[in-house]
Amino acid sequence: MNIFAKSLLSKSQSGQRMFASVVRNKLEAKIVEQQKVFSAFKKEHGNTKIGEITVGSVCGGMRGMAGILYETSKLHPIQGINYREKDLYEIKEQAPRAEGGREPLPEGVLWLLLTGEFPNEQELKEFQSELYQRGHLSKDEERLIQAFPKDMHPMTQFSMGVMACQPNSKYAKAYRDGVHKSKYWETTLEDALDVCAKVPRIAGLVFNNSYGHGKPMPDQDPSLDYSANYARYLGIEDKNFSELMRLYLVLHAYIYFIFINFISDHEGGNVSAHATHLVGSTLADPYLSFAAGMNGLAGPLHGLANQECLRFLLDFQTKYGTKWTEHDIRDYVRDTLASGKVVPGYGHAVLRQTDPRFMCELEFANHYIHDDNLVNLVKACYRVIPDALAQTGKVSNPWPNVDAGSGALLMHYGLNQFDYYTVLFGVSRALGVMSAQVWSRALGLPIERPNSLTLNHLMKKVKNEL
Ligand code: HAX
Repeated sequence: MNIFAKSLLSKSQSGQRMFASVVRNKLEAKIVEQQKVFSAFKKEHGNTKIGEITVGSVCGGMRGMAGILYETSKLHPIQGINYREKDLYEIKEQAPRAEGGREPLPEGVLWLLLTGEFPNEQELKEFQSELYQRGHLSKDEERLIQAFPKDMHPMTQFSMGVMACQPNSKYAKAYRDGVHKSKYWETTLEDALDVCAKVPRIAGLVFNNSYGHGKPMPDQDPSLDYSANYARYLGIEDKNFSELMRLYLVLHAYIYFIFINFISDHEGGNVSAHATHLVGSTLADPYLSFAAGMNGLAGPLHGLANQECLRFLLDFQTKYGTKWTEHDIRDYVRDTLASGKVVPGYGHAVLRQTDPRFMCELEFANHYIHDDNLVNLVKACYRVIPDALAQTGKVSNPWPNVDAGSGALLMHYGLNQFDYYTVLFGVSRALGVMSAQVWSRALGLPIERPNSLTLNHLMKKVKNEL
């Protein structure tokens, strides 16, 4: 165990806080400042209109409706995902990396999501040790997860695994003990960091339970970073796979950091982020909220798109073999469209150009992967499919999204358990939604309670009869 882990542990043994979180002090001053800004803003602009709700918004799943204050993320139609006003290219360039590595460290990005800044070298080291300490599960928790039926869907196991750790919630205990509401954020931060630290282990146990064929689960290794430990739990020791995990966990956290931002779509509005936020608004603890988000992520219209994409590519290979041409791709896309299906991995509800997350994946593939037929197919699709989709005349964005490439990269390293892919997504998502929850508590956001209408009611409203 390294020196920082020891110092954190000794603090707990001497009866102080469980963990002397290094990020807490950074956050406190920012939170106090932001609470003032928020309070003044609400007072001044509480009645200012910022948009219109149409019948289409009400009937169409609230699309485009600004209705959530979500502190940590923003999706721009052109730039793509920004985390704390930094786009992905800036993040890739500025984020701390592992020694000898090229990809951003998720720990550094979690710090950025929480504080709006990257940690310095010392802060990062301490934060990594802190996460290592927080990442342990008790023997009972591990046994419970390993006792789940092996054929239970990995996402069900993952959500239940998070719930198995919920009795540790420091926020729930503080709430029961009557903590003042101005202090809710402190134990929410504790739980949020615990959840982020534990999810790779929970996800690793799920993987081991489902696909490990009785192999022992490796322990956490303090000499490895967050992603390399996770890669180890998945049984893939290739160092480049750890790099892929670093990139993957950063790309799917999905959060954009802009203070005081009214956002409606892919930031706080996507189902897993919104479900976490909604449940959290009841003052449910972060474990309960995060598990709710994961249940949403498990839905076919949300977290399963990358599997659909991979299936699309593999079905193509089944049909055309490995000696395909770009002409074959064109035919295959034409047949897909003619059969009334969408081309998975292409298009986006908000973005209007190639998803920068896809570009990061492509750049990873160009650097690390050579001569992989499936990866070459992803690249060829990028050359062919946008044109084919644009020719339909109706697709708003014919360019690839994040899901177009990720499955092929995972397959390259031997991670071919499709049902597990959403769990990887879930681990990454924890970084985004948990940091957002800290800010929601810090700003004292209220319980969410929109109005619902019956169709009859709505019909009367449009005729001004109500
Ligand atoms: N293939 C074929 N048709 C497509 C298409 C695609 N990839 N993308 C859009 N279209 C079609 C739509 O189905 C729609 O057709 P109809 O008018 O006949 O209904 C028309 O083009 C206009 O749709 P749009 O405005 O371009 O797109 P939407 O905002 O309605 O939908 C989707 C955005 C991402 C759902 C859509 O592009 C799609 O289905 N893509 C394929 C599935 C996919 O890759 N999903 C993962 C998205 C990444 C993500 O957000 N992950 O969380």
